[in-house]
Amino acid sequence: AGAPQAGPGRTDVMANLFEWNWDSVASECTGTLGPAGYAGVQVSQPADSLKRTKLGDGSDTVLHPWWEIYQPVSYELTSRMGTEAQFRSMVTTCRRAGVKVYVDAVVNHMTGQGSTSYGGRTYSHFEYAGLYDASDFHRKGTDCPSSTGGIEDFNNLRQVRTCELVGLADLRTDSPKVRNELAKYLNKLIGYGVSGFRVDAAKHVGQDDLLALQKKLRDTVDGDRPYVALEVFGGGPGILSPQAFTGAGSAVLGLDGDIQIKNAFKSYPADGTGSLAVLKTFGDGLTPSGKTLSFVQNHDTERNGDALTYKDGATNLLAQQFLLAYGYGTPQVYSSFAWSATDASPPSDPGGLITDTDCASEAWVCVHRDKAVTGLVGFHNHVGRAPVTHWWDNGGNLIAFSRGQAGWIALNNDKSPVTRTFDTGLAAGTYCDVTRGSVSKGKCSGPTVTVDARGQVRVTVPAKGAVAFTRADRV
Ligand code: LAG
Ligand code: CA
Repeated sequence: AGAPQAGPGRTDVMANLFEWNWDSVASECTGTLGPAGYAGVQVSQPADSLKRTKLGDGSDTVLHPWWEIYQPVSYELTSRMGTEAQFRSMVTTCRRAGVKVYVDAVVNHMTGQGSTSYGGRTYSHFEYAGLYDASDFHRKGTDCPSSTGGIEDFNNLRQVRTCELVGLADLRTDSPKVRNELAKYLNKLIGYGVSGFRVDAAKHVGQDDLLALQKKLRDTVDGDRPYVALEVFGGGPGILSPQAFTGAGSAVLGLDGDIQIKNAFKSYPADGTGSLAVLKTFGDGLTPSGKTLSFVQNHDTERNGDALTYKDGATNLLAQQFLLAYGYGTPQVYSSFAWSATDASPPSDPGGLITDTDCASEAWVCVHRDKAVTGLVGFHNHVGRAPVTHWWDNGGNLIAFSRGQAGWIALNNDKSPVTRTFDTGLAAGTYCDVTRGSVSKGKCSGPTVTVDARGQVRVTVPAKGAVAFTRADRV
């Protein structure tokens, strides 16, 4: 399915280090992502963007909100995350660590406000010197049929494709000129070693323009076609639905899936009957597994109420473990900065440049580093495509399953631990529980569990926790 793969012992797990600066991504690739078995990292929109100089109305209190980067002003790579040299060096470092780099690409629009950028450019609406002028944008009346020039009806095909998304200047992606500029930009990134893209606002570009653009892309430095994951929010009818975009890229984002994960993990009525049991057929009714970049949350859905967030603590970690263990989609682990206001800036200097990530500080939440998560990255890589078997649930918040004979997991979303005997389908032996320990030189650094000759294991599954092991974790 074109899912990312890199390095020995890795399959397809991606980390999404949203708004980490390039130097911090590079050291994370070497220090954590590579050693933990992550195959890829998604990094933030790298093109030069809006840098605001003053606050707007009274409710506007953050000068450099995280969303400045979604307002590109050129395809030069000087940004809040660093310089072009730092970007290139990050890609090289990550690739050396066995981690492929995927870039968030904004191709639907240019900035909708401001006149100055992080790269020191000045511009005005519809005029981006040396790149685009007014003739390169869809216009109200001639192209866009809405009275304001903005998308007012997200179910209206012409509005969705040719009107402005939240006031952002809408590129004429149906024109040869715009397609060539976009391809030049993306091919530059591929030339630097980038392996693929998360395409922002893909619904607003449309299938035909997306396919035409991808035809112009070169192969990656590994000789593969770039992996292209399309951002298409659910809810749109017919050709505006995520299902209708599965043929227009390598994959679509699992935006309906993260809603379902939240619903399952948050189903917690006072009578205690809340229910992970519904996840037995997770993926049914969603886009096909091989065509989906799946996740528990991303930068939009952690803010808009659709998804679990880091604020859900142990419940969030448990959901990450489920996604990695179950095997729906190409799984991605989101890791970013802490926030209280939805517009908050990432930790930055006074000029808006994002400062180095410090996972020990409360300003960042390094979900991808948690032992509960890295243990399951190894689990995911080991079990590969083995089918889900030995499913068991109590009709409520305790579930267990194996992945063929390669691995077994139990997950408990209740507030008290549960002890019982499970069928695992694995060979008799003593195994290291990878949610709390790892095997080194034949010894487990955490608790072990014992599978008997009948393949049964008696374990205590912690409150809001899991027990997991693979064939490779025998001690
Ligand atoms: C996306 N996917 O389709 C991104 O995932 C999402 O985070 C982006 O919105 C959006 N599309 C455009 O790339 C974010 C914020 C918006 C913000 C926008 C542009 O969620 O709130 O809009 O980025 O920076 C902001 C203001 C708007 C204003 C607009 C244009 O919030 O009020 O109209 O800028 O000036
Ligand atoms: Ca558009």
